[in-house]
Amino acid sequence: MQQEMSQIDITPSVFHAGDFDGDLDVDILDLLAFSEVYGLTSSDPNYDARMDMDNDGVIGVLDLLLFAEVYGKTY
Ligand SMILES: [Ca+2]
Ligand SMILES: [Ca+2]
Repeated sequence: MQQEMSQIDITPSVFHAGDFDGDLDVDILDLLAFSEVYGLTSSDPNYDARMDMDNDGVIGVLDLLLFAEVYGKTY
């Protein structure tokens, strides 16, 4: 019998919007992380879905605007 593992999500159960490095704030380090993937699409191996905040498959200016809205926030 073939056992098929359901896909297990290893990301933390709660992702705080904009806190890409997971240190519970949205600061310059998160912006740097964001800038590294800026412009990538879902077909790119370095694409990070967490940074595609509007889930349209492209990390672009709309995501930057969403990021800007939470910039400076602490969780
Ligand atoms: Ca952070
Ligand atoms: Ca997007």
